[in-house]
Formats: sequence, structure tokens, C-alpha cells
Amino acid sequence: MSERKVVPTNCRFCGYQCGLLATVENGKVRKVQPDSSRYPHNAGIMRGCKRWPLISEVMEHPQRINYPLKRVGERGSGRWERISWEQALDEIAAKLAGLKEEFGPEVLATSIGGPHTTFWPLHRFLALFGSPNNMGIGQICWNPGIWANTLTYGWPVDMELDPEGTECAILWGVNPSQSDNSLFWHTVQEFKRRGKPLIVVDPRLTGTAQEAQLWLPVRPGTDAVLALGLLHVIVQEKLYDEEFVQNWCHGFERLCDHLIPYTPAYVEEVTGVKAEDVVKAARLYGKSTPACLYSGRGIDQLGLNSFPTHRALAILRAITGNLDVPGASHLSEMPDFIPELELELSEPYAATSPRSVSQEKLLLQSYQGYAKVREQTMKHKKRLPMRYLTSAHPHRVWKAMLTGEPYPIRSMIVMASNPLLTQADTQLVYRALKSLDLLVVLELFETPTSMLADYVLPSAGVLERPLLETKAGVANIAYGGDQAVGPYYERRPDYDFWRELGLRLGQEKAWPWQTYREALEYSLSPLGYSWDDFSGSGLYYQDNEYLKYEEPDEQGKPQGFATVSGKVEIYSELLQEMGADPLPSPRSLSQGNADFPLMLMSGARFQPYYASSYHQLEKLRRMHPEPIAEMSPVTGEKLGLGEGSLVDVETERGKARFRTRFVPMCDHVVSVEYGWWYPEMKASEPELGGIWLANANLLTSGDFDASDPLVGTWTYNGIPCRVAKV
Ligand SMILES: Nc1nc2c(c(=O)[nH]1)N[C@H]1C(S)=C(S)[C@@H](COP(=O)(O)OP(=O)(O)OC[C@H]3O[C@@H](n4cnc5c(=O)[nH]c(N)nc54)[C@H](O)[C@@H]3O)O[C@H]1N2
Ligand SMILES: Nc1nc2c(c(=O)[nH]1)N[C@H]1C(S)=C(S)[C@@H](COP(=O)(O)OP(=O)(O)OC[C@H]3O[C@@H](n4cnc5c(=O)[nH]c(N)nc54)[C@H](O)[C@@H]3O)O[C@H]1N2
Ligand code: SF4
Ligand SMILES: [Mo]
Repeated sequence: MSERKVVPTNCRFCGYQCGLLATVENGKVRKVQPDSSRYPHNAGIMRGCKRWPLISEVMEHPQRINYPLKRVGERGSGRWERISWEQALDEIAAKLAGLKEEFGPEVLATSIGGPHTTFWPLHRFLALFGSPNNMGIGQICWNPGIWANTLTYGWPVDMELDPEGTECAILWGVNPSQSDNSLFWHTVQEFKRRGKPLIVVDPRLTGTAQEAQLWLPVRPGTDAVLALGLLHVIVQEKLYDEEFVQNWCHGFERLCDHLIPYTPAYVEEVTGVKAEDVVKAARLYGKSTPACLYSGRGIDQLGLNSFPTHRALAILRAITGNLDVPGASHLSEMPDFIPELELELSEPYAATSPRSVSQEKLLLQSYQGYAKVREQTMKHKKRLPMRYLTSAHPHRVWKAMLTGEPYPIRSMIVMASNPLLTQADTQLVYRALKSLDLLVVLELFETPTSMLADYVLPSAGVLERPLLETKAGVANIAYGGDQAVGPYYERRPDYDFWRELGLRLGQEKAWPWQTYREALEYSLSPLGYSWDDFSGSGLYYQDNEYLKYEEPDEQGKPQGFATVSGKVEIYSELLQEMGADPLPSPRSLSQGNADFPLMLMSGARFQPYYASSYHQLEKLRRMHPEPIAEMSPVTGEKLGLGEGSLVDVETERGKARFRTRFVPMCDHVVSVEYGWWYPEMKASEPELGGIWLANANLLTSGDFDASDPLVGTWTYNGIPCRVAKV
């Protein structure tokens, strides 16, 4: 007899995790529809989203990985043998044990990517194994802002855009019109509908910039100068919050001196933004309270200039009185449930003095940097997520694989990431992966990275595993829900892999939870909920609190900020102590030259894709069939190009091919889409799914020596390039 039921569950095709109802028949999903009763739900988002209607197709897609695979031919030959999970785990464990014995625990590195799955089980395994060499994308995605805001305020800040309460908003280097079809983008549109002033800082006139009252087309990489220019006007015209500055800011006088050179005229010269618009933006933002200032990857990917830009923006937010007030921002609380930090076992591991490949060289993104900052955040009994903020620098990991310096890395486990498409310098990544003794990939789909593996293991994906989103444990919110069905074929939740591998390598005591669901239930246990209680509503949160710096501490004095001075550190005592610049100063940009006269931005995002994901789905490919290079009509004309021309974009590093599109944007700048490959091409060498054709990371370099010495940020935006018609 057939069994049919309707199960509340969540989408996971982006981090938003919309509530869904799945109709399940005999263990297979027959239909999905939006669930308006569960968090998060928004009818407009569901109507606009092109991904969730494809869930059934994704679950049964012919390029999904369904069984454990072991390479039988040469690496990259595309010849595989289906094996059992037991065999795969036994062989991987034996190989890792041998490598550890020979070279020490650092011999294993891991690669993670965007927020697609739960990463703490990986970190937990790695900590127990003894390796500090997890690498990902933190240095160019969120970390520069997390570090800069924590140094300035004692904790990272969450932005609040409230169409009702917020009076002005700046969106800086962020483009939710393509990157975020969720609530944030709808809120931006609603804010605009109400006629409130929106300012967008972006070299391109994006869909987001089209909503703006004022668009500031900044030259890539010059944002720190623009931010200091806004501060200059705000200070000159006394548009700051004098009381807040007086009571709660440290180093304001020094800032005033520091700002003298950043006149609107100078800012125009460097950034290309008209002096009158600099003044206009400063007045709009400075005179409207509360005002929200939100930034994105645009300024996280500027190499040496990301950190000073974030610091300048942190100061801008603070001196205008937009810190920890409704409609502007808030400093969140630690969760009431068990934070990922504890599940990762990072703290006991850090006490063993681990030495990641980039450990000695980075002042903040390292165990010693974390420890320094932790001393401050602990004044408020808070701890940042650790593994994310101590992750190793990818370039040093690839180099260690190839050279054995500072020590050999001979194996890698890749989970939920596709480094051949998403890490800088594809050629280097390719050579490094090819050189390994062991490469394991945990994936949903066959990808170029999995094509090079020794073992590919099938992960359970959307609707096949429970979900819990906890903002990495820096806020008091958890949401998610149950799986709709058991995993199809022999797929397993990623958690199972780490646990099973751990059991084989002497970690039995550390994995008491047999299933992922049990582990999640454990993490929520301080709330007194069972998993079933929780996943019924799918949401736990506490309302935000504001002006917390005024609240009394144990001695009855205002608790202030968790910094050295107890105030907002315009002048950072910690940076000063580390020998770094205590005030934000722009660093020199890599300039164009005779060979490469244009500036490249290598990270444009477009719906309906997500980084290198979903290019297999025919319906989506028809919507966006080709990789795009955008430039202004003036730039196109100068190069003798028409719209829709096929061009080779070239940097010192390599070449990739795109179709031109003309959009209003800074002249002499080219912006290419990233993550592009061709899953319909051959899944073996030399094609590797077409990674050598239109992959933006053929053009980039993650060079450690050119990266920021605090966080390790490399450059994706502002790379000298040239363009030639094919
Ligand atoms: N040039 C350039 N490069 C960039 C950027 C840029 O702007 N420019 N942006 C960077 C940024 S911000 C990011 S976050 C990264 C993104 O980099 P990645 O995270 O490497 O990119 P994705 O394509 O999202 O790759 C995710 C892979 O995870 C798989 N996956 C999804 N869910 C699961 C799961 O639950 N389990 C497992 N095991 N696998 C799963 C997908 O099938 C997919 O192949 O790219 C970075 N790279
Ligand atoms: N469709 C889709 N959605 C995604 C992703 C995806 O790949 N595709 N990726 C996901 C991930 S991993 C992330 S981290 C988020 C990122 O989401 P966002 O932060 O919104 O990232 P982008 O869409 O790349 O927007 C960055 C903007 O910065 C601009 N920019 C480039 N260089 C500069 C500069 O020098 N200065 C300034 N001020 N701006 C600059 C670019 O033109 C671009 O419009 O999106 C997520 N959502
Ligand atoms: S892909 Fe669409 S439906 Fe799925 S979580 Fe994201 S916004 Fe929601
Ligand atoms: Mo990201």
C-alpha cells in the first residue's frame, strides 16, 4: 500500500532556508510548495525564486553523486569504481593514519566554501586529528568586516534596515538585486518605495544602484578614500553625534587630524566620485538618524584595502550615532544554545599551540590574533567563532602541497566547495590538487574538483537531511527544520562522514551522537527543546537589545564596549600594539600598466546561479546561457567592441572568455561573472568540465605576500587586465 504524507521542511538552495511543505510518497518527494506557516516565508520571494521549483529535478539529477566512488584510472581520467561506504571510510582512514604517522597531523588540509552545510563536524574532526589547516573563503568573505568591527566595537555588528524606522541607508559594495533574492532585497525595495534616501556605492549601476537616490560609482579598490572623504565632510560640518563621540569614542581628535587631506576634491581625483556627490552623501547620511550602513563582497575583496575600508566604515557608523540603535545596527548576543565554537572543539585545540601554514605571518587571522581579540570580547563574556577566523591562507596551503614548505601537506578533504572554480589562481589550485597523495571530495554533484579526486562521497542535500542555521554562533537565533525524506540512493549527511572517519581514527569518545539529528538536538539542549519541538515551529530567537553599552556591569558602571579603552576605538589600541596602523589609511592600489591598462572586477554574481552551482540545470542555463563581461559603452567603444562580442579577458595570470554587455559603470573597468563551467563537457582531463574557458579565477591570484598582513585578504576586485576581441 502506498504511503503519502505532507511534511514541513526547508529549502536549502541558498542560505535563506525558506519553509516548504513536501508531499512524500513511498520515501520519494512528489511535490513541494511554500509553507506560509513556517519561518522564513515571504510570498513575493517564493514567486520570484527560480530555484525551489526545481527541487525534485535536483534530487534526481543524472549528475548527482549517488554512491561512493573510487578512482581506478589516472587522476582525472574519469574512470571510477563504485564501492561501499565501509570500504571508502576504511581506506581513507588507513591512508590518513599512515600520512599522519609519516608527516604529522598538519599533513591533512580541508577546503570549505560558502554556507551550504554545517561545518562544525569537519572542524571537530580536524581539531581531534590535530591539523590547523582548514582553508576556505573567509579572508575575502565576511572576515575583514568581522575583524574590523570587533576591533572597533568589541563585537561584530548586525545591520538593521527597517523601512519604517530607518531614515537613510547606504549599501556599499553589495548587490542584493542579484545576490540575495530573499528578505533583504525586498526590504531594500520597500525602503525605496517609501521615498527614503538610499545611497549605493558600486562601480557598476547594478539593479540595486538603480533603486538609489544617489549612486556613487567608485573606482574599484578606492573605497577607503571615499569613506574617509565622507568622514571628512561629516567632521567639518559637525554632522556627527557629539554626545556619543564625547562619551563613547576613543581617538576622535587624532581622527580629525588624520582626515585633513581627504577633501571632496581629493576624493574625486582618486575615486572618480564627483566632489559634490561626496558632500551630498555625507549630508544625507550624517543628517538622517537612524541610518543603516550595509556592506558586501565588493569591499571584502580589495586585498590590502579591505581592512582599512571596513575600519573607516565602522568609524562612520559610530560617530554618526548609528551603533546599537534600532533601525541602524546592533551588537548581537551569544546564543542561549551551544555555540558552534564549542562543538568545533576549537578552544581546547588552540591550547595545543597549533601552527597553521599562515600562522606566524598574519596578525589577526591566526591563533595568536584570535587570542588577543578574545581577551577583549571576554570582557563581555563573548567569543567569536574560532575556526572561521583562524583558517589557513589558501595560497600557503597550495604552496605547501607543491613545495613541502613550511611542512608537507599531502592530503585534502573538500566539503561543499569547488576550489577549482572558486579559489584564486586555478592553475595553481590544479597543480596542487594533482600533486596530492589523497584527495577526498564530499559532494552533491560531479564537479571539476571531484573529477580530480581519489574518492568522491555522496552527500545528502536539500530535503534529505535536517537543517539548523545559527549564524555561526554569534547571534541568539537558530532556525531550520527536519528532513522530508531519508537520503536517496547511498547519500549521507556530511556529519556521518566525519563521525565515521573519527571513529576509525581513535575519536570514539568525541562522537556520542549517532546521527546528525541527535547532534543538532544536543546543540539545542540548553533551550529545553527536543528536536521535534523545535522543528515544528523551526525558529528560536530572542529580541535584539539596544544601547547595551549603557547597561550597568557588575560594579554598577556602564559596561561600555569590549575594547582596550572600553569605548569605540576610532584609534585602535590593539592595532597600535600589534604594530599596525591604528587609524584607517588607504594602501596603494595595483595600477594598470601599458600591457594591462584596464581594471578587472572578478566576482559579479547573477541569478539564477550561486557561485559555481546550478550550471547543470537546463532551465536555469536557458535563462542565463553565457558568461558575461560588463563594461561601460565608452570602454567598449574605445576597445572597438560591440555589445555581445566574444572577448578574451587577460591578466598577468591567465585568460578567460566572456560575452560583452554594456552597462553604465566606471570607465576603463571590466567586470566578469565568476563560477562559470560547463557540466555538459567531458568530466575528465584535459577539459575537466570546461574549467579552462570562462572561469574568472583563471585571472586572479591569491598571492600570500601581496595579501593583507592582518587578515590575509587577497584581491578579486581591482586587477590590471586587458580585453581582446576573439
Ligand atoms: N573570482 C572570485 N572568486 C570567488 C568570489 C568572487 O567574488 N570572485 N567569491 C568567493 C566567495 S564570497 C565564496 S563564498 C566562494 C564560494 O565558493 P564555493 O562554496 O566553493 O562555491 P559553490 O559553487 O557555492 O560550491 C559549493 C559546492 O558545494 C556543493 N554543495 C552544496 N551543498 C552541499 C552539502 O550540503 N554538502 C556537500 N558536501 N556539498 C554541497 C555544491 O554542489 C557545489 O559544488 O567563492 C569565492 N570565490
Ligand atoms: N545569485 C547568486 N547569489 C549569491 C551568490 C552567487 O554566487 N550567486 N553568492 C553568495 C555569496 S557566497 C555571497 S558572499 C553573497 C555576496 O553578495 P554581495 O555582497 O551582494 O556580492 P556581489 O553580488 O558580488 O556584490 C558586490 C558588489 O560589489 C561591487 N564591487 C566590485 N568591486 C568593488 C569595489 O572596489 N568597491 C565597491 N564599492 N564595490 C565593488 C560589484 O560591482 C558588486 O555589485 O552572495 C550570495 N548570493
Ligand atoms: S533558493 Fe529560493 S526558496 Fe530556496 S532558500 Fe533560497 S530564496 Fe528560499
Ligand atoms: Mo561568500
